[in-house]
Amino acid sequence: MPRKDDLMEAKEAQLSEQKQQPPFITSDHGVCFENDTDSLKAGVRGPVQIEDFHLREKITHFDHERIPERVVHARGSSARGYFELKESLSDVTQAAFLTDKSVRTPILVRYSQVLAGRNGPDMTRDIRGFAIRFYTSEGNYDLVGNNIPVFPIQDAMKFPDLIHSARPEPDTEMPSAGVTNHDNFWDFISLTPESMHAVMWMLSDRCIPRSLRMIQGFGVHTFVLLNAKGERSFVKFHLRPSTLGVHGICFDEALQVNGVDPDFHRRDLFDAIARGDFPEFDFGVQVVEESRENSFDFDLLDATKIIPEELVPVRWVGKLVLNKHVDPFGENEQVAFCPANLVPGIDTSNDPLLQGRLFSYLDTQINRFGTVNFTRLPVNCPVAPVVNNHRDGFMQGCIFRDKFNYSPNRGASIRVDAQRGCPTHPTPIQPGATKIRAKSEKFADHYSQAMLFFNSMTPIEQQHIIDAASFELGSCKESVVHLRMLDHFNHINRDLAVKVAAKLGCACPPALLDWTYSTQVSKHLSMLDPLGGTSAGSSVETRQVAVILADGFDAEQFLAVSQGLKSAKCVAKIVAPRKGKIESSKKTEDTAVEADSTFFTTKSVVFDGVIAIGGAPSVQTLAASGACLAFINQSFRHYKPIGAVDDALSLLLDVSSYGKVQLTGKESSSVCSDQGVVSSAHGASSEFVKVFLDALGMHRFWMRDISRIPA
Ligand code: HDD
Repeated sequence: MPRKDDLMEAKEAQLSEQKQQPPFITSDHGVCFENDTDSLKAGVRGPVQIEDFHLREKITHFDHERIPERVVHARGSSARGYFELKESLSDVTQAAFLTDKSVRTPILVRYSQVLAGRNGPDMTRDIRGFAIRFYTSEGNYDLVGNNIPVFPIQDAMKFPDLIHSARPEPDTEMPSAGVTNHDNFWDFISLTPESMHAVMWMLSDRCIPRSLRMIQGFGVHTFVLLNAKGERSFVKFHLRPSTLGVHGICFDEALQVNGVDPDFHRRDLFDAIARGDFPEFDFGVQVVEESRENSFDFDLLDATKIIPEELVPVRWVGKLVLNKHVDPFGENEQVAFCPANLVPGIDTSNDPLLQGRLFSYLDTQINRFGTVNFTRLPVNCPVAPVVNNHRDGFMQGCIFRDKFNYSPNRGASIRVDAQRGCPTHPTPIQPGATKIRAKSEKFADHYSQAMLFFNSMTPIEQQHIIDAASFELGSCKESVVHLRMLDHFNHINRDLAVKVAAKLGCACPPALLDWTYSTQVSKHLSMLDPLGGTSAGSSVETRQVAVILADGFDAEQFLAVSQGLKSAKCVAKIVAPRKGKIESSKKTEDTAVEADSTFFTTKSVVFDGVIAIGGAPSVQTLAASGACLAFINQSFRHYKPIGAVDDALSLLLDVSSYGKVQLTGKESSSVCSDQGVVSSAHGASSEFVKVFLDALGMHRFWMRDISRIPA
């Protein structure tokens, strides 16, 4: 019987071998050096000697430090952890890690953006990659998914075109920041109607996520499951944050985050793990029995379609926990995912997009690593033993002392194990099928699920899609691109087309008289729907709150606020006009606090909410600081919860007058909460903290009128 942590320990052992042994610097051949600062010269002012092999080795190694970055998904952040199965899937698969509840499977998750370069900014409007490697007892299983459940194309044949169109335009190499608001991308999209469903998702706030800890994950394709009896079913894989909900931010904020903290997502993931706030995701499957394969309006092999959860509910069967940092190069950069890394019990379907991927990933890894032996790197090494006759090649890490590198042979041949090998299902080939470059008829419906998605959004989410489309197309210069996209929007929703056309200053195509708009909705697609939206009821844990104050702040209020935030497991950061110790009104050493950042070094965009602490001298300083007022006004413009206590209410003048927010009166003893602005004229009572935390749990107050707020 395997122990729960056998695989975890095996993986840990593989990775820990790489640790540096302090304290002496040596050459790559283990020779110690007496000096690592000065090159070897002929006299102190003389020329450097070519014999200085330490210098040459050091510089040569540095010159070769880079490997080609991934052709897509170059920018990524990873974490390690484990997968735990809560409900066995033995009815549908024989995969050990999906049937044996007693085992913890080590995992590595790499989040990524499709388009940004390796050192690009985190906060572009883009699909996020969500790739998981499971180091199972039966070999590596890679689930290389995204944070949206559909892809913009149906056949791998179009992948290079899709990516070329999205990349910087080839004649100018602009825009180069991994963004899609340019003519070439929308030109290609407008000529590719199959992309319309994915486009709706890409224009939604899901593609400007608040945190990598707050996204969903999808395997996208339909895969095949095989159980021990050899029975086949179809499956789509799902992930969702266990407690934190799925959240996006507002677009104006996303633009600014890139300047203030280009590592916003990477830092958030790193810091959460460092604090012990380990990201957790539920793992689920939508299983379709073989007999239902052709029972849907769409084709299961079409990666531009979801299986609505109303038709096939998700079985939530396991949990992913991310509890370890990775080595940014050794693991994040060198992990080489491949959708063909499958284990017995999970197989591919005939999805033509997936079939192309099965070729592409191995090919790209050979290009990145320059050798087939990348599989020997610790991050790529399975915990299951590797035994085969693959030999030699660049950077072969193994020493083989055996006589035979072929089988069968005259000695003890290595053999196949029919019982434990990956079974192939004897799926009949379509009767009468001929070789053909075409798709099944159902692939031709490009609008039904785009409508389903748009219809399922709340009015705010629909408005955000309209705004995003207006921004993206508004940056395009070619009117033909506008017109083609408006025509597609017109087939999805009339209001969408009319409103985007108005923002673009174009004539909207005429209403379609012989076109049927679907009225279908799914309650599993919205983030904001209070009943069932993916952000509903999420926890405030790990949310970042800026507590703003200056010298002379009220120590009791600060204590109450910081304790309240701490007990809700929020992260409070002190933002003040300067760094260093900030004195409270009591002027005692134990009530002084250390500022985490200043209005100069940070901006409100990296926080989830803000609380202004009272205390006359402090508020006077803050009120005279334009940067502080801008901080508060920007929080309001970005729909975030704001709290203010006693005389700090005076910092909310713009918010109350231009934003028409009601604040508590001096005479009122109760806490006032209006549009997410929480005010108290009687100190930071427990009621104040509670109401603020409730507001924080709402994430954003999208109903605000921000049009007149100066910031
Ligand atoms: Fe891909 C990387 C996700 C279609 C070719 N892809 C890559 C990564 C993710 C995805 C998350 C980053 C892996 C990592 O972190 O290292 N890709 C997808 C999804 C797709 C998809 C969800 C459709 C459902 N991809 C797709 C197609 C092709 C590729 C159709 C080519 C035919 N993808 C690649 C690649 C990459 C890659 C060029 C670049 C780096 C790498 O593989 O390792 O091979």
